[in-house]
Amino acid sequence: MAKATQASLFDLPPDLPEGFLYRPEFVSPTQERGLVAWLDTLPFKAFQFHGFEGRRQVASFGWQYDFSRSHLLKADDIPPELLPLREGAAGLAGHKPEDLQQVLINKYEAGAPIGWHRDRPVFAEVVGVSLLAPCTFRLRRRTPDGFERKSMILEPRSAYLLSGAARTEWEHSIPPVDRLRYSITFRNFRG
Ligand SMILES: O=C(O)CCC(=O)C(=O)O
Repeated sequence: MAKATQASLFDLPPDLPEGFLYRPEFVSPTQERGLVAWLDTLPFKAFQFHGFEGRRQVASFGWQYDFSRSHLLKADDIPPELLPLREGAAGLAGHKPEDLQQVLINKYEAGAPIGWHRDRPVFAEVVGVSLLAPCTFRLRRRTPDGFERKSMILEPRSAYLLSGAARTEWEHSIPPVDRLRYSITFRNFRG
């Protein structure tokens, strides 16, 4: 798979933030079916944030970020089911697969959103793979007058990369989804 720097000329629409790459059809329908069958067996837990319980459910591998204590915990090893996807994600980000040491899987049942945030500074780039329902991916950054905003649809089986300004200057969020969506997100650590 092409490195991010090579792919950006082709994949970055001019009106999206620098460092945001989008790849439709990143996984095949067969791969999606296999992944979803496996995801449906995972013991997801409601997302916890400083005593607040989100509607989104999560499962982590490799490392888990504990938001109540603001630190990283070791999690179960990244399972074999995710290794081919991690290889593709690494190609999109221009990293070696083993550099993507953290996996966070988000399960959004109908009505579940993710609020405005930037990922924790301990992480560098983020690659997200979308399965099942499409969603609107919103981006915003502060300007002297308020916020500059962008949004796009993440199609099922697509992938995105957050790097550069898209990762460090822009926040992102997803409004409530209409039906079940999974995202499998891979992160490397800031060096
Ligand atoms: O579901 C997504 O694609 C977004 C995930 C996300 O923003 C996160 O895990 O921090």
